[in-house]
Amino acid sequence: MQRRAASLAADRLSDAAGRSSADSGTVQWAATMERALHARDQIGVEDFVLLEDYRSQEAFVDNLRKRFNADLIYTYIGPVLVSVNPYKELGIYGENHVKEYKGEAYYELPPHIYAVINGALTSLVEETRDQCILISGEEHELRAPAGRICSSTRAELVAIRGALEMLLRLEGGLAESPVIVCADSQAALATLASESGSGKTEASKKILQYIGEVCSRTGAEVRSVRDRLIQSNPVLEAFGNARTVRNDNSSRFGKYMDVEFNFMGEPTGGHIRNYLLEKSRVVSQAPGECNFHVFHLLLAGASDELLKELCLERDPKAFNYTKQSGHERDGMNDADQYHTVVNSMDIVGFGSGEQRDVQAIVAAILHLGNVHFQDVDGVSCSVDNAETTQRLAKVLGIPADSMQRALTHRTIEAQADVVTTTLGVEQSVYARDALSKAVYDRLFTWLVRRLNMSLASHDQGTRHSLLGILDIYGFEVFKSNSFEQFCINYCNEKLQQVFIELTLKSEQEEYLAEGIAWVPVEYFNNKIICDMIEMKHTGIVSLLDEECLRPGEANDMTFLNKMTQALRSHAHFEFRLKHYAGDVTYNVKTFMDKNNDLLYRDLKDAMAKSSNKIVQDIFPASELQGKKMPETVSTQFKKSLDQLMTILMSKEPSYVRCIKPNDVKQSHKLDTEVVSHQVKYLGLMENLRVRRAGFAFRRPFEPFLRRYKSLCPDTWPRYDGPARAGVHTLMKHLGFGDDDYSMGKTKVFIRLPKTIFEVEDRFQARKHELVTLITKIWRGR
Ligand code: AD9
Ligand code: MG
Repeated sequence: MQRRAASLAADRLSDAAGRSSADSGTVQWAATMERALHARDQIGVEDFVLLEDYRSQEAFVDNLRKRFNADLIYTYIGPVLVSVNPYKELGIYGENHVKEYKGEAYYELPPHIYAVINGALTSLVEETRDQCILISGEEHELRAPAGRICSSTRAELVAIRGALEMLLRLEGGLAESPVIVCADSQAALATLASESGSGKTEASKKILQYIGEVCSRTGAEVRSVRDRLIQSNPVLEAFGNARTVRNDNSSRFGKYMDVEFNFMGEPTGGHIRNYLLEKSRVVSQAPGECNFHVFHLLLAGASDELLKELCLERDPKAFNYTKQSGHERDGMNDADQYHTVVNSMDIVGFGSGEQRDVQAIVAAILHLGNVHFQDVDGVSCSVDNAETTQRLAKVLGIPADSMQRALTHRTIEAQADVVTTTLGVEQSVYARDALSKAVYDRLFTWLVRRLNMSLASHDQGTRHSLLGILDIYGFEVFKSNSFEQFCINYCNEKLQQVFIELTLKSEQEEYLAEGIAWVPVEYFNNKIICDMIEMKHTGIVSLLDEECLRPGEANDMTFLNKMTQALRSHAHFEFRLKHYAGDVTYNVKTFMDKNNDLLYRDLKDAMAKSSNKIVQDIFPASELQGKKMPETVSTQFKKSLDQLMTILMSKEPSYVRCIKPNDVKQSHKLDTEVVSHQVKYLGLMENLRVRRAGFAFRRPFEPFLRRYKSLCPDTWPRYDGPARAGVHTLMKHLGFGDDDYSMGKTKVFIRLPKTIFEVEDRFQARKHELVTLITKIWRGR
């Protein structure tokens, strides 16, 4: 391993040097460990745990920069992988790389996403433990107008928590929660831009690609599962991703995918869960942004016949929902991409009828966006351009007059009475857009369900192990933050809680359980914020739902008042949450509306009449019979997050923390401010501090002794005593000082990875010696 480490280090040194000197070959094989150390100075350390000044954020970012400049985008913090988006192809994801990482212990090769997935798969197969890989990255940048960073420091958070805990003790309940309501909203409002594009989705694709490569030589059945798993991505991305200012292929939904494996580690199926699609994008997009890809792909790529059949024109400017973004798509190869998606749908198993129904729905939404209304008498209106509703009705197979009536009327059932009222122009526009959003959102959910049918494992009898991949939107802060940001940030708050619980906390708890001396590491536990959002009766979600149950009486302001009362703060128009990642000021306007997410029954009625099979499926007639109030958006979301947390908690996690190097999608550019900010809000320094405060490596006594006992004459060749005493003897013999390691109740803890590397090196040398000896004896027989 020494030779290998040396040659690897030399390779990397020559990679770094190769950019200025063409002659890298000579350096390669003359490498020594001194060279490796020299390389370390140039290209940084592979594990932040090895940083001498591990408390300094500057040193952390500097290490990232050294590596980034040498095209080394991956670095570990113990088992956590930090990844910086290179914004260019690096040539490190080929079949040869997959082969190199397959089956290797993660510290034997340079940090890589393949090492993470290989480690997870090994644990999955050998220990039959379910795994999950959590990919995250922050998506915000807090800059106050005057350049002041408007965020809370950890010390502030800790102080707030302390004060709150005192209050709680005094008041005896959670009535006083840490909602900080801005009296002066303008002063607290930062001008913010959402930051995305840190490489989360690319990382999840690399994981699937790795799974695909390692099983490429197995049977036809496995290959077919692999193809379906991989091809589900282009379909999901066409419908769930869009071009934004920050990312040409930004995911506008959260995704959790379980891949099922048999006992041999071959994929046998999969299952996808989707979270909160940003459906408002269907009807409007921010300047410089586009609608979901699929609208543009269909217009650019469909044949003339298909367009005619769907009554569509090729020009995106002809449609209200795409015309805003029509000219923003330079460099997007929409027509080619359309064929890729159709091909993926074929491979995943969508029939031609199904594909045609999906296309008809996409076309119908485009037509719907073009429906205009004309005022009749102030309280009622009519459709202005009847030919558009006719086209819409034709592609969906719904009578045109039903469609027109549904868009301009509203029927309310109150007890035994059924009352129909007319809608004014504004209300009809609202109803029209609500329908577009609902149809698209339900179509997306249908697609996920359909993909899941294709991915379902046929091999139900045998035990499967699962590997989950979570690729979810990061923390979001905009100039104006609404219900969507509230849900997204709530989700991140929960994930942060999982991160805290599974890594930081379990780390400390393990030391305690093992009876190891531990200097407690302070960290901000964000449970208090999660509680405040989800507490029964007094949590924000409950308060919001309560108001949504009082139609006519309640509105956004009554919701805010209620929250203010319950949370005893001084409200104006906004409330501000001190999230783990910084302050966010939310404007309550439209909260109730978005939480209710009402779709008038007249529209559901009209949809249920459609001859399109998918529309029939997503607008079932049974929905109209149910009198029960449907669950609100926040309650549904809370439930699905609870499920997700349960799933994640039951698995062994691996973390990939993604960082965006700059705001301009450029390669070779690492902006210190942008990166430092993410390092801070991803909690990486905290993570490193905990890792270094404790021990980087731990192993139960038995396997540790089994592996290394040949290094000590007192334990080799036979040792019959207790394993703990054996390990102790071994460590003493190897010359490790008391500070280097600690003996727990069942495990040995080694402070620095460097130490275990040295033991491993000695073991490899010893093994080589023994193998040579045995070969000699064997030959001599
Ligand atoms: V968002 O939150 O969904 O808006 P992501 O998912 O974090 O965002 P994404 O993976 O889509 O970002 O990456 C953005 C772009 O960066 C990609 O389209 C690639 O062009 C580029 N990228 C990201 N990771 C890599 C990589 N490992 N190698 C090369 C990369 N390019
Ligand atoms: Mg993404």
